[in-house]
Amino acid sequence: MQQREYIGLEDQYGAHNYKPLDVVLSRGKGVWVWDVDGNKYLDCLAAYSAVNQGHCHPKIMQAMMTQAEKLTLTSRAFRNDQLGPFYKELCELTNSHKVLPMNSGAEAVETAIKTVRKWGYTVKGVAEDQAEIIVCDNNFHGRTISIVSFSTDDNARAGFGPFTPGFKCVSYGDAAAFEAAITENTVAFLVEPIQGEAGVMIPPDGYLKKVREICDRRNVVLILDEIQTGLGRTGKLLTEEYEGIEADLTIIGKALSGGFYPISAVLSNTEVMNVLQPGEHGSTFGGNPLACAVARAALKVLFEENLIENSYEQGKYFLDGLKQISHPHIKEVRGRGLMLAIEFHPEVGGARDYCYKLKEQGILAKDTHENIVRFAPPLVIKREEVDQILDAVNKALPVS
Ligand code: IF1
Repeated sequence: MQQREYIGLEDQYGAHNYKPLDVVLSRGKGVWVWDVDGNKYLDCLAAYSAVNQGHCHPKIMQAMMTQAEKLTLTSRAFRNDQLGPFYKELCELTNSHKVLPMNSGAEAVETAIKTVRKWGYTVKGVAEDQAEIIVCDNNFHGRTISIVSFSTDDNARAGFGPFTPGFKCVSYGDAAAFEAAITENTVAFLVEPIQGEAGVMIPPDGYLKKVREICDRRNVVLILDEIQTGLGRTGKLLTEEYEGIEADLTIIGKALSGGFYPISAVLSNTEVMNVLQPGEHGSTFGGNPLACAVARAALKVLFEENLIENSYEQGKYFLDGLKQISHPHIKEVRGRGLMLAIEFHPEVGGARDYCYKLKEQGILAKDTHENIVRFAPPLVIKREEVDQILDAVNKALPVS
């Protein structure tokens, strides 16, 4: 079939809840993907940071195939031989005490919301049904009704009401605004260490440190959504490390499976997670042996292949390269590790057209909010491949 026939099938039979770039991919390996016509592209999205280990990593694939021949799903009505070792390895890597495994990132965010509300009522003493969670403007935490209830992006929430109450929004990066919003009913602060969908928005240095101190002083649970920023994306295992803090609850997903299988998790210190009693939360696939085997291999690859250090080093080089580009259309370049973005002046906009120009040069990247292009290649990227991206970025800019 031709690309246009694949596109036709998607348009005819699929819901139109996405407007993807018109490239039909059929194969991936490392940082590279190929379309059905055999054209090769350097993937600068990595499935929104779910493929940090590179496409079709052989060791993760092997772990998946070995486990798939043995046992894929038992439900949590019974135990299995992958869950306990997965818990232990993940807790040791992240200095956590407890793990609650789920499937999608949004499910893990919902799990964290339920947990901190329960903590508020049973530990902090908040009045029944009065729990409040503070979030930030321009947040992205998933697409469920409760999560879009606190979105400030009309695209994400318009037309989906009525909405879940109990959320308050403050400006991102402003610790004083966060503290001012705390009331006796506040149970938690849910925040991304770097806002991905908003366009790689990096808060001022010290923001998370101040937030940590405020949460300690005001007995508020700090929840860091590291679904996109975690697992090496920003040059550390968890982005919180840049500020030398530890969240009370940390949410991870995406690259936890290296792109092979949906698995997410809420990591917690003992006090908060222990409020959940048997039968109060769960999911059919949560913590299944196939997911755990894949996640164990995906985590191992991050460390065995020094992908976190590579993310730090290549990301630094990538950002320096972007900063050396001077062009009247570019408003700002931002990045930490291999989570970077170019923001064009709003009046020139055109981030999507720019992505098509990059595609013509064999680079796949994604626009967000009309005037921002994000770059988040797999963490296995080599120096010469970063150079290839920088070269394409320069060539795709309009002649000024
Ligand atoms: C889509 C965005 C990125 C996330 C953070 C939770 C979730 C996500 C920080 C939910 C998921 C994905 C969702 C996907 C596109 C992508 C995305 F553009 F939507 F916002 F990455 F920036 N927290 N982000 O980034 O995890 O339930 O998807 O597993 O919905 O189009 P999920």
